[in-house]
Amino acid sequence: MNQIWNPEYEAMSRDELRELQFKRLQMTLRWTYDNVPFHRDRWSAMKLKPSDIRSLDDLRKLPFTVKSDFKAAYPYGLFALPLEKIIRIHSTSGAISNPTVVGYSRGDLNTWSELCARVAVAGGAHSHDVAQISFEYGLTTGAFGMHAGLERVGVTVVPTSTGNTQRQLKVMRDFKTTVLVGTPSYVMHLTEVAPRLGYDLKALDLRVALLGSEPWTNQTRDEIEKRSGMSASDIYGLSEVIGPGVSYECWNKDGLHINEDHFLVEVVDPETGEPVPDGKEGELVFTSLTKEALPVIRYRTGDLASVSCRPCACGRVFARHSKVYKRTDDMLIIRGVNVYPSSIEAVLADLEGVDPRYRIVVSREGAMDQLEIQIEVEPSFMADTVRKLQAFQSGVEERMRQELGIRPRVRLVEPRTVPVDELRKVVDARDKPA
Ligand code: DLL
Repeated sequence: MNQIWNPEYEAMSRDELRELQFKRLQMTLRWTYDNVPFHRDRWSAMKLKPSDIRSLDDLRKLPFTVKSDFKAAYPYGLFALPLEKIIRIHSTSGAISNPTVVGYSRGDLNTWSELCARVAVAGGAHSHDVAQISFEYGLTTGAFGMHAGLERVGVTVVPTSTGNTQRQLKVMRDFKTTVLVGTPSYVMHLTEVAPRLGYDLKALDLRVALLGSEPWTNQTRDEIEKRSGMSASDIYGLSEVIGPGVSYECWNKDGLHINEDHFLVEVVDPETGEPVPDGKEGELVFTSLTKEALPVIRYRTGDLASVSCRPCACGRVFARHSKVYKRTDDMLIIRGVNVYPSSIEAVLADLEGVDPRYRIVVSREGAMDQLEIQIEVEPSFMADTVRKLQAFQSGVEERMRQELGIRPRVRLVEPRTVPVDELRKVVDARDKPA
């Protein structure tokens, strides 16, 4: 069923959209100037006031916001509302370093569920569906965002959360799941193990997969669709901007429509910060147009993609960005979890008696990404009892889990095992999209 959740906005004319964007931008800039000293101080230092932004293009006069601004403002420094008006907090992982913390007012949660409803319907979900959400229900945004959006559509939501593949499959069969929501790597993994566990996915009721939170290729999509009979769509977003609900594929699966009535997109050269020509790849930069608790102004995502306003056969006017495969920084995404090599370094630096000679090896086993940290230790250390070594290894793994949000494998290796040019570096052995 090819439907549009909110045609009044998703299919409005581009002229009307431009007008709405500018009106909302002016409101957002005034709101931010009045309520977030961080932005007000920076704009004032440049002798700029919201009234100096007289067109959408003028936005370029304002400075970018970057991830480290969130870290420096930890936890609530970028909020435009007092805590009593904030009714939800989400956060990235981080136990030693400061995570990125985001907050939502009641109005923001309403907006968020509206945007995720658009995502769900564009992917093919409707009110008769049963949706199984295998994103983690925790501090991160994926599960709660899609949960609210699907409920708004009237879908029956089954919050299975992550892991426990055997139970996921049982629920899928017995509860008659028709929509599966999760990371592409986990869903790919499910398609691989299902036959071994006695399940034929094609014989179940599955119809639609809404997948995101990490890069994935069209090849993976084809494979998932072939093995499960589902139609799989890409969903994109990031916590700072709102979570899932920033952009989404329609049934054409030819780029992700950006919810432009709520987010203004720019594509800039990552080196110079200058806009790139239309249709050329650059870094996606978003400005929120309706957020109350945490307005973001020219937020540099670190994600590389191109944007096009070419009309889409689905009838939506929103511009589309290409699938996101690459980033401007060294952030790794392992099974949907964002991992910075600097966080791994911070955990190791915190450990007594460990010479931080290590390398980070990322590989793919079956459909699942594996993160291994190989740490060089002295031979005297290796001479310890197996039990002691194992206790040390699992201690480090646990510290890593607390910091990173996923548990890597820690392997202790002899001195000079790690090639000098790979010391403290990431060796990423995963396939790259062509
Ligand atoms: O991953 C929000 C989300 C949840 C989106 C569920 C979609 C589905 P963060 O944890 O803040 O938020 O991570 C955001 O993940 O900047 C991208 O680098 C990457 N990312 C998210 N979705 C996609 C996607 C959520 N569909 C970071 N394709 C972003 C490629 C993605 N990368």
